[in-house]
Amino acid sequence: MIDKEVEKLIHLEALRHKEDLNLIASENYPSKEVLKACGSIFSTKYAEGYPKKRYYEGCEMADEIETLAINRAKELFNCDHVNVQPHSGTQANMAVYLAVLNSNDSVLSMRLDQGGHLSHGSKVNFSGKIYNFNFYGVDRETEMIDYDEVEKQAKSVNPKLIVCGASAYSRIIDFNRFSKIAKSVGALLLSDVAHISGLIAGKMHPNPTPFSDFVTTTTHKTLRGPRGAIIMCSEKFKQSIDKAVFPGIQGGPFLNMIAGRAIAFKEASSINFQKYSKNVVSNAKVLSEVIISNGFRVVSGGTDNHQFTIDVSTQGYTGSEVATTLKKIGIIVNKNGIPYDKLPPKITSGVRIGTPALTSRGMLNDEMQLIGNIISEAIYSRDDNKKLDSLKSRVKDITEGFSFPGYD
Ligand code: DSN
Repeated sequence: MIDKEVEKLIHLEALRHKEDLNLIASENYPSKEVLKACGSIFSTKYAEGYPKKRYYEGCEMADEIETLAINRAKELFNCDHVNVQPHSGTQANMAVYLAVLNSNDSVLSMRLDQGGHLSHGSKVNFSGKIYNFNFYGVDRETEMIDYDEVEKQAKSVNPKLIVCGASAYSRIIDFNRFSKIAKSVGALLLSDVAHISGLIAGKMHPNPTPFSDFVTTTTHKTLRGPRGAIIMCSEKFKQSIDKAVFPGIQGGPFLNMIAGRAIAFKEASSINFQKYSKNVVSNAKVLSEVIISNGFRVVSGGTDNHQFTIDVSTQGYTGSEVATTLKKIGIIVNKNGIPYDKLPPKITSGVRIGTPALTSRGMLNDEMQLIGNIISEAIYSRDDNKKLDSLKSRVKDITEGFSFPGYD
């Protein structure tokens, strides 16, 4: 590379990933093929519109690559129509809202501080400013979605749209029940499966498409593709969704990312990806069990998917302190609120842990056993620098044996 400054930063970022244990639940390592497509010549092309209906000339290959991505996604998730153009998960949700809501319409979604997402109606997000969001949460005791409560809320607020799906929820989501609740009040259902779409593709979580009017997902989390998102819907909403994405909220699609998405969809339909998804869930289970056996409380008592949240408040710590401590020894997590958290989002009582990235590096249950014990010991000895140094070298011993696709 001629630009040494950028080259150095790319190298250091790759090194950081190699030497750290990345347990951020929303991150992953796409394949080399996906990375190559994202940096390909398709990044130069303007192709506003949709295949065969473009506003630019020279879109023959663009049409083919977008059609390929659409068809692969349709097959993978078994749905009628897919829009593969959204630049992000928030934009995918924005397009759904634009397609079916008017400003001030009533929507019911999961509370952000109990596992929801900013774009599900947070007051600081466009969604909370434009639409009238009401919220459901989790049961205080079980810390799982209380579907009877959702139903009660739906009857009381009479929403035009119900949003299910979460950023920090470790249990199986019952899409069928959500669909019945939505139908009972005449609402549409949007399932935002950004976190779990890879597990759905890998057959480790039920598929929401038969039960939902709209399904949105980012493509870079458990699905292990490039950054960006897609929207799935039935034939009935095809036109309004496509119009909402372009020209509604976006201009030209990022065809390089769409090419990367096409590859990721093919990869995610393989038997190997099913094995990967199984390992992601099994790794999360083992990791949470080790941490629980070391005296910690995990929200809802465990996990059915790729992530879980440790409540560190029972030991008198905050999420922010623990995230900083773990960073010192090369374990990367994010502080995260727990349901009914008394602490603000910048401090929190929890840390969220996810296994998609480490599983992509090839780590299995044996590594999770080691990592669970290292995490626990680090939290207990957060003021003991000597101990933290020795834990850091144990982290290094683990990372040395495992690479990832973008590391050369
Ligand atoms: N902020 C992402 C996450 O970490 O879950 C979701 O957009």
